[in-house]
Amino acid sequence: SCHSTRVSIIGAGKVGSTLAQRIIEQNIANVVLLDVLEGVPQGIALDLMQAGSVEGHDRQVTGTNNYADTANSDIIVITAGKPRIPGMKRDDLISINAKIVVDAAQKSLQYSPNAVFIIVTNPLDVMTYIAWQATKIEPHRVMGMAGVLDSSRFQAFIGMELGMSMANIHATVLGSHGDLMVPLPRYTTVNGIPITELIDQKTINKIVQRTRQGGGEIVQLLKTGGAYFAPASSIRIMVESILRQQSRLLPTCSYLQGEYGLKDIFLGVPAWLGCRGVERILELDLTESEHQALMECSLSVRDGINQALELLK
Ligand code: LAC
Repeated sequence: SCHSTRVSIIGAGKVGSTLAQRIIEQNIANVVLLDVLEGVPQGIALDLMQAGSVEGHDRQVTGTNNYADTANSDIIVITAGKPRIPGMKRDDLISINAKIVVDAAQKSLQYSPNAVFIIVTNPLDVMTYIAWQATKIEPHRVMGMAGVLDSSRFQAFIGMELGMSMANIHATVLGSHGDLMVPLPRYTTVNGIPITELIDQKTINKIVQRTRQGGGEIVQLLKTGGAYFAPASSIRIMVESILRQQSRLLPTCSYLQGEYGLKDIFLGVPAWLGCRGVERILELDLTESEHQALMECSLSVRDGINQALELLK
């Protein structure tokens, strides 16, 4: 039978449903939206289908509680799990989300043995590792979304500071998704011009700090959960790069096998995304202090992985 590209999204919360909307309305793929809550993914899918007649696209979105309906997906996006509420760190979610992510990854793989997996559930770098462990597939087929989101925040704050178009601002943020993340002003430009030429150091430091806490700032405001518009946009661009084989260079939580002096860990680094998943990792030259900051991320992620693996025993 005819097969069109299919993205299955596990978890029909705000991130999952906003992502479904972006993918179908931008004509990227058909979507299967799965959740354990009965009726919720079905209701969201029906609502999105009705919007489709007005938006004028022909993509399908299906809501389901049954993994069999996700069969033959090209990409599986796992957003299932609990978000933070004010006062929580992302690591506080390990015990709640580890089992949910393992279960979602294993059941999805059963029906889509060739899929590429994008993990979104927090704590991101830890959940990406355990999803990979749970599936035992080639590590290039598993990645986490965080770097694009963290970079989007850096870009937005730079644009707000300069009072200029954000479309020309390109930021690079490495490391883990959390307070230890490593924004790299040296590799952040406005149409090729490093921001260090445009903004004074003190202001850059302030922007870097706000970027590190970008997710938390929104949790504080919303009170009942986290951000979802920018996370959905960030996943969308990764999905698009993979399905359309664009090989975009995007900061991606990727499996390291010696790059940056790190092994057997998933951490945010620039990577080219194409149909095989993470096609290649770019190893940037880092200064001593940038490298040190990346090492601190890796120690904290390693700690989280060990906690998660202990819980899953
Ligand atoms: C954030 C959450 C989703 O950074 O981690 O907004």
